[in-house]
Amino acid sequence: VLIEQKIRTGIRDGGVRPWFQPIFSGRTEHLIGFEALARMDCPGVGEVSPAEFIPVAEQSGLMNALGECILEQSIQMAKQLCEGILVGEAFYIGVNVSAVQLLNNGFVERVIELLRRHQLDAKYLRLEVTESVFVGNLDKARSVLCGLRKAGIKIALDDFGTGYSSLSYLRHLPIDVLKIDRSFITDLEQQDSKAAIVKTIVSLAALLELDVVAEGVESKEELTALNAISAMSIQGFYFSRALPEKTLMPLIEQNL
Ligand code: G
Ligand code: G
Ligand code: MN
Ligand code: NA
Repeated sequence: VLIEQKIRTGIRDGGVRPWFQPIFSGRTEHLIGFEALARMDCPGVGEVSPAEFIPVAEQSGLMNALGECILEQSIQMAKQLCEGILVGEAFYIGVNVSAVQLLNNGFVERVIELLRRHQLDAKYLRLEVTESVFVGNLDKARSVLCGLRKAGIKIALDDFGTGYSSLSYLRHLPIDVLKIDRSFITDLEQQDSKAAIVKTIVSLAALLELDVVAEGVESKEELTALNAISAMSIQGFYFSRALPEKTLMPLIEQNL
């Protein structure tokens, strides 16, 4: 109940906001985008982890409001970053969307309205969904994703490889990007089975013309092993954790 109250106030007064984790191109090490990750600052308690407050938001019916609050702030940030400086056509901000949010009536229209209100070109936005969205909701999920894609927004399948029937979803849904779950990345240079799985995902993505992001890259060795497999995008503590808004500009100026 305490956390629920904090979410409610945080959505109103700015206590809930996105931090941004940089994403780099693996071989050139250029900055190519960010993933927005929700953070909540609780006076007297400090930062509460989304692992703690997102489930509470889902259970208390606050997930739509929370998700929209993060989405709008991320769109505002993308607007500043993509227009303030010439970051290049391919630059993007990825935003997580939970199942409740995606399947809520009018979601596509609200995203389009936010883009319009902030005058952001849809190509700068990627929405990240997990397979859990599709379970039992395949038709609805498909029509929502098609609506987003039609508006020019790219869709990333998050935590890829951890679900039950990933492969059939790839055939039936408009997916643009696979984010390889970090369980396959950790120590892949020492574990042939992990490297084999990553290679397979990368070949599949190439055949289906999907982009690949490796998540949770924490070491130079992992990065080297991934670069040896293929050119792909890299996200993880090796390069950077999620960062607060005010630090992004200097980072961009250094890394383009
Ligand atoms: O940011 P980590 O650093 O701790 O995030 C923990 C979990 O919370 C991850 O699974 C992440 O996808 C999820 N998460 C973070 N921010 C958001 C958000 O804005 N919306 C949704 N739906 N999930 C988020
Ligand atoms: O579930 P999703 O992939 O959206 O969430 C990303 C989560 O992964 C966030 O909690 C983020 O803080 C975390 N993360 C990002 N990079 C790394 C990493 O290199 N190592 C670990 N352990 N977690 C990471
Ligand atoms: Mn994600
Ligand atoms: Na993930």
